[in-house]
Amino acid sequence: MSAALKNLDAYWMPFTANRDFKKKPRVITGASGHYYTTSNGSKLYDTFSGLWTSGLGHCHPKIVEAVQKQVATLDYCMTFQVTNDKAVALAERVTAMAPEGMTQCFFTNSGSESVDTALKIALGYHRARGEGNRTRLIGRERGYHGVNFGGMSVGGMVPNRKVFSPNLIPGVDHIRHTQDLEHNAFTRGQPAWGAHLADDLERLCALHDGSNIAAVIVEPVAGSTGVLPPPVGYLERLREICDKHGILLIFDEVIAAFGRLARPFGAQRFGVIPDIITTAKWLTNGVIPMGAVLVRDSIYEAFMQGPEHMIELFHGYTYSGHPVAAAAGLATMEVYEEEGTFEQAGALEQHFEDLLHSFADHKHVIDVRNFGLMGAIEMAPREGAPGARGGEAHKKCFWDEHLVIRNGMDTLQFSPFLNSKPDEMQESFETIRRVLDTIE
Ligand code: PXG
Ligand code: PLP
Repeated sequence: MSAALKNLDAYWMPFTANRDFKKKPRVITGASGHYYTTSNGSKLYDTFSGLWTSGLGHCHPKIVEAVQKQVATLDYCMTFQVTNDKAVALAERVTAMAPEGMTQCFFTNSGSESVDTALKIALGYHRARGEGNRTRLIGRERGYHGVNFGGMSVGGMVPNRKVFSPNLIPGVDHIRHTQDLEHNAFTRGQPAWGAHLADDLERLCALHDGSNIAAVIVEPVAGSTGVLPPPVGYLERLREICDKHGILLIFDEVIAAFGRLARPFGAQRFGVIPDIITTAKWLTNGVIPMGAVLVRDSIYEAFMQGPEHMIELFHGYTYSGHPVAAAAGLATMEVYEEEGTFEQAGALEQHFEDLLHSFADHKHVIDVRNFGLMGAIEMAPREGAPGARGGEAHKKCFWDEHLVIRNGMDTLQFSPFLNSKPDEMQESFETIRRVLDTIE
């Protein structure tokens, strides 16, 4: 290991067991295509496309070139009161791919910021229309909407909320999540059971009166919680209830957008169109942090009132529409189109599904779930040590098998490259099977 990597003491790692990690760090120093290089010089296959970020593979030459060129041309300029050409072009490009009527694009730097931005836009929209009483926000159990206060509050990941519970924003309720092993274990794609769970929203409308609810936010396919595809008819039902009560529907597509479901947006795959879509991650293929919030024109129009010299939305980040990030985003969109990436992704779905479901008979496995190129294998927790089995699988893959896999507790999650080679995908699952066979 190089001298610079000897001392990790100052580095507080995000979402990581720091003490355990620092005993034997797993450090990556390079990447190319579908492989990482570690500080020991090993080459590892990446089964997670970064962290749901890098669907085109790492260091794509077109994106690298665009970033190099941009950073030497315009490194930064403010986007409050002036802007840059790349942000303008990316807003146009992304809205052109979006569902009809979603004509507005607001830039952020991450998924968490996209979510908090979307919630603020929803609240501001109702107020601008004279319905300032609509303040209540509805999330879903097991939802992940990032780690900022808004997203954490509408989110439903218990460990992420626990310590901050008294400080979560007020006026938030949650509908139930859709996983039920008794009814939908080992489903391929969308479960047939569970559309009725959307009626939880109708109950909340009855309880609070729908006229007090501003917005509902869900991931069309829940990702972080271990991939929960929506039951057949579920998203349609949510849309119906929102329409009935004048509630905005927000799809958090930080994971579901840009080809993961073989379409530019998950909304298009399901044929259910929300009012606001949040994105990040794949927007720049993970190369530079960036997020975007896509908004229906009618929402934007509602803000466009009052004196023309006045700011309509008091919100924005120093790096909203950063030119280097936007250049990376533009190059990413160009590659998606030139290489037919979303079609490639669609063509891989069946192979991926078959590989995942071949684990159904494994002694540790209690569920397998998939939709698009999102997949999960859930293992039973080891008696008295939840998370240990998943953690061991991850480490064994990394150290002994030259494979990076992602585990959330005992659930292994998969986010293969949109342009994966079928035989490499197969090999990676054969390796994982060998690893699961050897762990207790
Ligand atoms: N919304 C959704 C739906 C996400 O998946 C965020 C918001 C927050 O984005 P940022 O860029 O602020 O992290 C996410 C992030 C996992 C995993 O293992 C998933 C995410 C982050 C970290 C791990 O599934 N998603
Ligand atoms: N904190 C301070 C003191 C600031 O001046 C700013 C931005 O100017 C922020 C936080 C917010 O930073 P950002 O715009 O990068 O989110």
